[in-house]
Amino acid sequence: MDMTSIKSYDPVIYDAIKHEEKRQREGIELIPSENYVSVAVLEALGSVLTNKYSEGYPGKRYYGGCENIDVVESQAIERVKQLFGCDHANVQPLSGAPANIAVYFGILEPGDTILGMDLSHGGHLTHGHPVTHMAKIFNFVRYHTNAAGEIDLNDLEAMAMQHKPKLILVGYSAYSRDIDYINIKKIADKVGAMTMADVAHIAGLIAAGEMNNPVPYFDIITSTTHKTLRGPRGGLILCKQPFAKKIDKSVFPGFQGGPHENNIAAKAIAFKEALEPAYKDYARQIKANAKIFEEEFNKLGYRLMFGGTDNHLLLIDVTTHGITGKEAQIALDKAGITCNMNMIPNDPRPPLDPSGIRIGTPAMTTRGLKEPEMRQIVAWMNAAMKNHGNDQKLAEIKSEVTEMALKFPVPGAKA
Ligand code: DSN
Repeated sequence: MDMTSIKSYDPVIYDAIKHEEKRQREGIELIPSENYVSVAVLEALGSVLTNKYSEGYPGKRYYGGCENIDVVESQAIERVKQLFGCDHANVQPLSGAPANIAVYFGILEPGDTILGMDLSHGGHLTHGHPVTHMAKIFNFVRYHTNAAGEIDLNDLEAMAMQHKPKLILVGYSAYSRDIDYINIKKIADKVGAMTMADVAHIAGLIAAGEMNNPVPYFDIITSTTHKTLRGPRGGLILCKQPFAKKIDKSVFPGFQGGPHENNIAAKAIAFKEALEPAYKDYARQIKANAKIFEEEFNKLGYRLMFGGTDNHLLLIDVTTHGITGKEAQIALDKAGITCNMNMIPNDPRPPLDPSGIRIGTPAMTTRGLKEPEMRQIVAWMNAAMKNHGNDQKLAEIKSEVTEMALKFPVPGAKA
């Protein structure tokens, strides 16, 4: 058996990878939580660091042979601290959900109240949705956006006064506006609550100075590393010094075992990339491209939730055009454009066939698309949604989509 390459050893997995490379190269990726990592990040992920156990933290491990691992993890920590200007960083969380769970257990007791945003208004499952295990352990109370699509701070304050949460939680997965950390911190102080921002979606925009940074105001920040931050799949926690010990103990040994050091090396590389001046241009272009989406969908009469976008994403009610979110997602898939169906605030439709779609620009901006291509994508999307039952028309759109997509390579995806 030749185990030196996937191709010779495991053709099933090899073919699946090749087909996925082709899908990525030929398609337009608009899922706002996805991105394309650099070849350097891919290289670190596929390195021998995956062989090593290193429970503990740099300089304090439970295993021998960790001298190289310590270099890797220390670099990741120092770089992410520099990127966000924070006191303390833990780069071991395996992803965003484990990072959030580690924070809840690190600073709260079972039964404590957490005030977080409702999923259908742009929040996240791990912010207390009833289907999650965490909702059985902590008492989540959920706030909503108002009719104008804003987080009403008077409403938030009234809820905080009524429920006296131990933790106020901000940071969203489908919300397209910036967050007023300063005034939310003031509300938290009035009721003696701690503050946590889950910036998974917008971490890259914050790092580049394109969105408000919660670090100076909030106690704890969590994030994934694979969205706008453009690193490997993974998570991180940043916090103020007084929380550092509790957070580290909660991640390990409280919740996780051995850290995935190949992944942490890839995070370190992504943080280095995000510290480069070119990354600031990238973040600016993400927002500029999203504004084109806003402009073009507005012209076409679609209903944009929250009134538009200040970040990388848009949540669009497509029922105005006689189509459901699920129908739109399927039609767009057939046209080579990937996005996800999504609930809109107060959605009368069910989660598996909601009223909206969620689209974003981080991935295609990485591939170098700018304003003219964004306008063209909206034209294709509109045509696909209008012709959602017409497979021949969708196939025609797909061939145009593929022709354009192939002009903008995916890092590391070979022909
Ligand atoms: N699943 C991610 C997203 O798509 O936003 C959030 O965890």
